[in-house]
Amino acid sequence: MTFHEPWRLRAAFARSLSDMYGNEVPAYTTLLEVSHEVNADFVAANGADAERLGSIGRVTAERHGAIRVGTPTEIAQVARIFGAMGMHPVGFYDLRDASSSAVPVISTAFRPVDRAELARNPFRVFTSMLVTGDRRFFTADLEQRLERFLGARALFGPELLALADRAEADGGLEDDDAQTFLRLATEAFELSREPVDQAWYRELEAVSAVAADIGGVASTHINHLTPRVLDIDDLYARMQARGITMIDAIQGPPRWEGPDVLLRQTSFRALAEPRTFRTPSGEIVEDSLRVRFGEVEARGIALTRAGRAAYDAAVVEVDERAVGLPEAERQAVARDVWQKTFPTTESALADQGLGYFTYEVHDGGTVSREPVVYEDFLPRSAAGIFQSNLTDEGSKDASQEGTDRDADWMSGALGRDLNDPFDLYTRQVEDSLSAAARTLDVDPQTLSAATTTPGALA
Ligand code: OOG
Ligand code: NI
Repeated sequence: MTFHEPWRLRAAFARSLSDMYGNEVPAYTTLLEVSHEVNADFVAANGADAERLGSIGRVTAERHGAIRVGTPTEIAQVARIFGAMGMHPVGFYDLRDASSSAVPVISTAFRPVDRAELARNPFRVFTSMLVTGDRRFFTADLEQRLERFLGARALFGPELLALADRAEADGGLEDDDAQTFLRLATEAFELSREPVDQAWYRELEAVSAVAADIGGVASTHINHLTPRVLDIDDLYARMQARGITMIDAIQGPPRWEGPDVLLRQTSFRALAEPRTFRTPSGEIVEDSLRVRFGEVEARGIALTRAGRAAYDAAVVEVDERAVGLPEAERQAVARDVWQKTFPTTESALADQGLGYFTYEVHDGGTVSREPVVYEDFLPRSAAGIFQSNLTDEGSKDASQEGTDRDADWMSGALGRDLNDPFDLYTRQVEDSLSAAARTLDVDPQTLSAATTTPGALA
């Protein structure tokens, strides 16, 4: 009998979710096809350089998913299921303020945290939960009814949760249990065919389409799955050429001549999918909902706290200077701001302490610095992705106080430590430095001072 360690469960789950989503959302299959074409062409054109931020094997298999749940109880269960697959909560995102539309959620991402685990399979899931007590969105009366509805549903069955706990405790599952676990976990994220309570769904939708998607139905579903591409501008153009409507912009940094940092993302618009509804008089009617879409991303170099502060300031400056401009001109403004903010070479990014780089020893005792890939998300881009797929802005009463939520609160809800992304990247760099120093039998300090040529095998 094979024993399935967490990373095997994670890799198998990513595949099974992708197969399921491809069956349910055919446009996702098109997105995968086009992503493969873009990546193959990029590797053919750029050779070894194309794999600087990840082997083509990893990039081709790489996905992130997004799910949305309603309560602390539900997100704690999600944490157990992903914990079984070696995916741990990283980062806290508050999308309530990052968006002008009504997006009443806070989020974290479940992902592998160790370098070796990321290399085995980097699957990650952006997970959002409703803040039902936030008066900018929900009245006390609606909050109560929402809580009652959410409290009465069970997104994950006892067998799935028990297998998850066992996998986490034992460091994996035997073959039969692994297959059952994977089947139940995949089913939990399928779109339910149960009729939707029309009045309830529409009432929530008037407040927030996201709230309706989460709390208007008795189950959850995978909301999108995102492949990774090496050239997102090329992908965007090719999808449009195939007649697929894309959202207006690529979120995140602009295309420019310097190193890619953080994350660039775009998506095709949520498609109208047929759903059945139960009307207030009990009649079952056919209608449609636009809740699932397809997203794609290009990953760049992880930024240090200083680099991230520069990024955040650049985003604000672009916003201010590009008010009212069409997308092409906004891109030109963004490039201009980028040229002032970031150096055009990886070595300068490293020397100025803006990006994370590990220390790698090569044959002959030379050392190079290699970029660390950004493994996380961006609140502003996430809000942009949410927002461009909403059918309706919803309503937000800005005169009300928001409910305080932060990383500590999220950690408490999860019943687990919440990892800080900056700490994880810093640890990765420090580990590489001490390993390199050990190999060469030198002092880590001298090594970090002497190594100034990222990528170069000097
Ligand atoms: C999540 C949107 C955010 C990303 O990649 O930034 C996201 C959602 O739509 O539930 O997935
Ligand atoms: Ni996403």
